[in-house]
Amino acid sequence: MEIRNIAIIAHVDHGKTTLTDALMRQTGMTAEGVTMDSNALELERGITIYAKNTSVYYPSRDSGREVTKINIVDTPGHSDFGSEVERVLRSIDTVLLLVDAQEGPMPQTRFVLKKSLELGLKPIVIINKIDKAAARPEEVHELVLELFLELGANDEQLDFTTVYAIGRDGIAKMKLSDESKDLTPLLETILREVPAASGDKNLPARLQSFNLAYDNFLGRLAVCRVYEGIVKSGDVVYVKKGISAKSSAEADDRPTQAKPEFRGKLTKLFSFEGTKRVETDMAAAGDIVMIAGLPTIYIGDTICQSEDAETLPSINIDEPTISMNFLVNDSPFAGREGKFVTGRQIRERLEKELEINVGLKIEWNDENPAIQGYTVYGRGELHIAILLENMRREGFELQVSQPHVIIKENVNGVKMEPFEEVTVDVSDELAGSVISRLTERRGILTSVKQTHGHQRIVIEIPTRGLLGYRGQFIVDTKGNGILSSRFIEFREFVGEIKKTSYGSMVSMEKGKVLAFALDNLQQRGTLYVDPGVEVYVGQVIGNVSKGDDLFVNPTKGKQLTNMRAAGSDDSVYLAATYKLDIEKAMEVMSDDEFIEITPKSVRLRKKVTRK
Ligand SMILES: Nc1nc2c(ncn2[C@@H]2O[C@H](COP(=O)(O)OP(=O)(O)OP(=O)(O)O)[C@@H](O)[C@H]2O)c(=O)[nH]1
Ligand SMILES: [Mg+2]
Repeated sequence: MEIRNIAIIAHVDHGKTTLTDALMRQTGMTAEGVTMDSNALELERGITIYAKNTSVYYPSRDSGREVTKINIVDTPGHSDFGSEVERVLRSIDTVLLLVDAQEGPMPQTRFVLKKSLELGLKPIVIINKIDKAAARPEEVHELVLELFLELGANDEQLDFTTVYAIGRDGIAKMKLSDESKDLTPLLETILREVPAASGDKNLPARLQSFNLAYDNFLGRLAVCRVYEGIVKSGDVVYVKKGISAKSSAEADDRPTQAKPEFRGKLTKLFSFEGTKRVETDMAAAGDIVMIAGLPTIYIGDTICQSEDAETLPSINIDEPTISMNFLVNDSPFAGREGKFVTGRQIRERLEKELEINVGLKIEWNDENPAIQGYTVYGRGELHIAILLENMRREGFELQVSQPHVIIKENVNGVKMEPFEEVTVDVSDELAGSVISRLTERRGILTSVKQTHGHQRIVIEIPTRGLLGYRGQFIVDTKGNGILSSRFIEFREFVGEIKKTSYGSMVSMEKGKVLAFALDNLQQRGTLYVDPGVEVYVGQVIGNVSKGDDLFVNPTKGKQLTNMRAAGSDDSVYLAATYKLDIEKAMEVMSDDEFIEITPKSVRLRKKVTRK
């Protein structure tokens, strides 16, 4: 059977998963309502976090034509999960680049397209969501072409095929004026344009892993592309290390004949069908297969039948840009709500995470007792927040410090810091204030364009300046703006960044929060806690819009104040509290604070909880 290997790439929310789901549905692999976003956090947030494989068969067996297997990787669009995309691209033959017919190319569109073009892939472009009222598919097609040119696409890449789609309704067409009732035009384009996966089946098998997973019974699993030969379950294989370093700067991608790292037996092989994995006995060159039995396999490793086979070119991953310290919780409420609370338990959990979370790095600080806890490096706030969210759902309790950007020195000893490109879509009247906020934070305006009744502002800004800005942005635009960012490069450190500083409202009493007290406090700022919850001394219960920290007593009851004006009634009207979750807490916290994270609560507190 012929095989096609593709990945679907795009900016966040441009419809990758919806289209993948529709492809599975049309080919009869899944029933109505089944989605690739199967992880609990993905379902909750409506975004993809992990790159995932599926396979569909087309045309159907009863069509009389030869059936082709199409292996598809659905990738996440959020820039924090860019490493999920990078490692996939090496292992497929063509990308479907999705672009929203209204929004047009966005920051992550550029990132994933750039990576694809660099690898020599020839994309198929899908202008998606053409049903949207403000869709402008022809214009967006032009913009995509410009982006290809700007990124230095070669002639062959520039000659891309464009498909127009309404992924949600499972419809694709080659021309906007075409009638179409399903995705057949897209499936036919894939068969026609994507090269059939090749590889010499007679050579000793050589595979490379590009994605990892974990199974409680089988242990670590690796998703691999088979480049040569045939592997069977039960085969004894050698594993050669691909990436010695976890960053592209340190990685060396030249093939070597290095000695195998270890030998192991493939206990099971799986192929994909819809959202399921199905056990199989063998996989041949060109195919994508999931393997079990190699406990220390990692991304980019070469798996080979012959002991002296060459390694495949390694897979490079961009470096982390921010860090946070993970510590044992020592708040006055420590140990009340968590099941796993000790330093050893947290460390073991993080060690497990490192096995499969490629963009992540950790320093245990064993030799550095002055640093409290473990330093966890990630690709962005969301990347680390998702890890923390998973941990808390598993029963962990811990506290974490404020996110810091990674500052490093270049070869000449010059201090360097990460920079991001921020793209903002806002209405005309808000553009000015957004620009001034971002330039205050050392952003440099690179362009402002009028698009479909909005201003599209592009600014390059140190990651440091962007930290903590998203919350502000939502307030400034009343939730009506779109902001996305992506890491561009390390640049020279720009010096101090002044941010509008909020003070924290800090409880100086322990006890139950009373509505009466909050009624008074809400005049001073925004509250994080509801009446009835217990707080401790040093807990941050809200913020004050102006100035310094404010020490307050949220437990103060009415009986202590008898000076109420005659005629005032007793009911208390409280504004909605700003409920902290991990990401919101990261946005609002300051350097002298910790976030306390337990299965039940997310609290913000001063590092020193007693004055
Ligand atoms: N109008 C319209 N909306 C669509 C279409 N396809 C998807 N959507 C909506 O777009 C939103 C995002 O869709 P997803 O498929 O989750 O997007 P994604 O690209 O997988 O997002 P990430 O994986 O998080 O990057 C959802 O609310 C979909 O219902 C479409 O063809 N038309
Ligand atoms: Mg998705």
